[in-house]
Amino acid sequence: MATIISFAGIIVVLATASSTSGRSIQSPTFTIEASILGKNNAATKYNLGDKFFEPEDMGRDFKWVRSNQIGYVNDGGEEVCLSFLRTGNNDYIGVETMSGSQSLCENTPERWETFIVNESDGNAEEPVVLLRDATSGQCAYLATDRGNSKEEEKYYLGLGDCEATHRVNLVLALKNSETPSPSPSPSQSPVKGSVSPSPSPSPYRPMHQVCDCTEGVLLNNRCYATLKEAFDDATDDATIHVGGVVVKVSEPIKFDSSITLQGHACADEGNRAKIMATSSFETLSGAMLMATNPDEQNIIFRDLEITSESEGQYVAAFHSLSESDLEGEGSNQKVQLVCNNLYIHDMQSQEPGVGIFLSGTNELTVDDQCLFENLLTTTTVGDKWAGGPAIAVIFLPESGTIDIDGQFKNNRAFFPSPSTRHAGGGAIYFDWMAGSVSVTAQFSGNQANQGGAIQIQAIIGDFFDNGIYTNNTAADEGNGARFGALGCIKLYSGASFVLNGSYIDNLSEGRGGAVGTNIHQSDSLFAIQGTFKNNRARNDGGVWGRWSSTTLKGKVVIDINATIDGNIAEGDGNDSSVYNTVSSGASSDSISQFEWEQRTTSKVINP
Ligand SMILES: *[C@@H]1O[C@H](CO)[C@@H](O)[C@H](O)[C@H]1NC(C)=O
Ligand SMILES: *[C@@H]1O[C@H](CO)[C@@H](O)[C@H](O)[C@H]1NC(C)=O
Ligand SMILES: *[C@@H]1O[C@H](CO)[C@@H](O)[C@H](O)[C@H]1NC(C)=O
Ligand SMILES: *[C@@H]1O[C@H](CO)[C@@H](O)[C@H](O)[C@H]1NC(C)=O
Ligand SMILES: *[C@@H]1O[C@H](CO)[C@@H](O)[C@H](O)[C@H]1NC(C)=O
Ligand SMILES: CC(=O)N[C@H]1CO[C@H](CO)[C@@H](O)[C@@H]1O
Repeated sequence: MATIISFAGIIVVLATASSTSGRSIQSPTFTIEASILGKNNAATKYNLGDKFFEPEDMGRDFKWVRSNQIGYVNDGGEEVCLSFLRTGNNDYIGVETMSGSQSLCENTPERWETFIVNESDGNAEEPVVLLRDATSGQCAYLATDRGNSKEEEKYYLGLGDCEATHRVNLVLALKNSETPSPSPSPSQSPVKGSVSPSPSPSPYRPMHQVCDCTEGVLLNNRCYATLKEAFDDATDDATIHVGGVVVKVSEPIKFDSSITLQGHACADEGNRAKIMATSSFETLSGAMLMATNPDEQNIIFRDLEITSESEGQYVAAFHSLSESDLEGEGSNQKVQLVCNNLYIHDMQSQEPGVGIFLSGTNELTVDDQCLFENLLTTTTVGDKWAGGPAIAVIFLPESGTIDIDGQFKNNRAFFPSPSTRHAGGGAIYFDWMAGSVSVTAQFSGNQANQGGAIQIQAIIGDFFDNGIYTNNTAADEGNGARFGALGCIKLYSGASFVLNGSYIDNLSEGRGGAVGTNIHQSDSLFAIQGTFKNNRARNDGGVWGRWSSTTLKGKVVIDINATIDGNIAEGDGNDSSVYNTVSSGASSDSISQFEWEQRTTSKVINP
């Protein structure tokens, strides 16, 4: 037996899907095959059908059933499961006993789980997944019936130690989605009442195992009753799967592991799974998901929709620690967050970052499939300035990076009297940006008192803007307004703030129709080089409005190649329809659209 086994690998092949690029959704349907390498290194393929392997037998479709059993529906419409069987001297894993009966799923404990080891099978560069029996803790491996040396040897799946020589290579690829998987038998009584029959599969979308979980939550091949329990059990690098039903969250889920939260749309339309805060869940400062590791924590949110059940309820989606946590060390947290195809919408909070709040971040990536919509940060109480209902980041260290793509629509920050009336950042609020920030997202219909789309408190590193800003508003809430699309209060020495995007139809009910700044330190750069059209300031600075009690130091470039057209400064009869910069009590300087159109060279201040 031993010599044969050392050459053997059992490969569970989930037949390849038509598309396997990037983020894929795993299919629960697969065929199980064993490839045995002979002495000449030629592989013979066997199929794990029933009790033994029959060479060249075509693959049968298996799938995960009842959360962590492997089985299929037989010709009689019964669900049968892969189980550990015993006849005479032979122990084996199969679905058909020696006597020819099949082991129904009810008779089998919930037993199979997989775990991945980073060893390849020698041929493919695929990770190896061991199939482990939860009951015995042992792993499936290939055994042989060598009792009768005259007869041809037969192989079967046995149980043994979870060692590399016993490894079962489960290559988790996608099943061809064109082949409909067999529908589950309705006659089976559910085990432990924990799993519902799977919804009828879409012929075009491979389904994930989570689609069979009643509460739509799966971790390590186990269904969970709540998302919180799954997070409580998840260790570093775990992937929690959600999908099939709306996953409800009724209290904050605090977690300190590095986790991927992966959604699956199952039979529903769309390409995301939905997570919803129940209407009873209200928290003025907390969130549905809270990353609490004081040190590094890497998190991925993928293919998810997050919202709350009731209009007007106060709850946020994701928070890291806040600056005041850990006795003021909260900002030393190093959260790395990657958002792929994330849709957060229709939620409100008194705090910044109703969608995403990060105090300390090493990396934030928001991809082009993300959408943040109808998020609101509002309160009438306290000394509140930070808006950023979609995203708020307090601290980005020098080594950190932020990449924001996607769309931000109709978000708002609003702090009416007796609060400050100066909500900053209709969609995004950035505080201390020492690292590198790149924005390529689209912003429309966002509103705040300062920074209709984005408010930045301080740039210390590089901020490169390639965003598209339309119809954002800096609204006067009783005490002035500034920066229709975006603005920055302080450019530190060494800072670079480059506006290379499109800024169209934005409005400031005070100064800076599109953009604005206050303090520019020496050795900073501020550049206007994108497309600026039809922005309007009720006061001054149709495109750019600057006011400060300090002198303008640092370089400012209004690039001659910028498109600057149709901007309006109502407060001074269009004298500053391109820009106005005021150093209070000392000097002021402005350019109108008319003057700009006469120019043939860039306008450079402090060259
Ligand atoms: C498995 O992964 C660990 C951690 O990444 C690594 O240190 C180790 O060398 C890997 N082993 C193999 C055989 O690749
Ligand atoms: C502009 O944004 C406002 C919200 O601030 C919205 O009501 C309006 O429909 C938007 N207009 C266009 C043309 O997008
Ligand atoms: C600046 O914007 C232009 C026009 O959209 C684009 O072609 C160019 O690549 C941008 N520059 C950078 C460095 O992204
Ligand atoms: C403006 O564009 C022209 C042509 O593309 C280029 O030669 C020139 O260097 C650009 N000027 C500036 C200031 O970037
Ligand atoms: C400012 O410019 C706009 C757009 O060209 C024009 O409609 C408006 O009448 C101008 N206002 C003044 C006071 O000239
Ligand atoms: C929401 C809003 O008032 N948007 C305005 C932005 O500015 C353009 C140009 O002045 C207006 O047409 C929009 O109505």
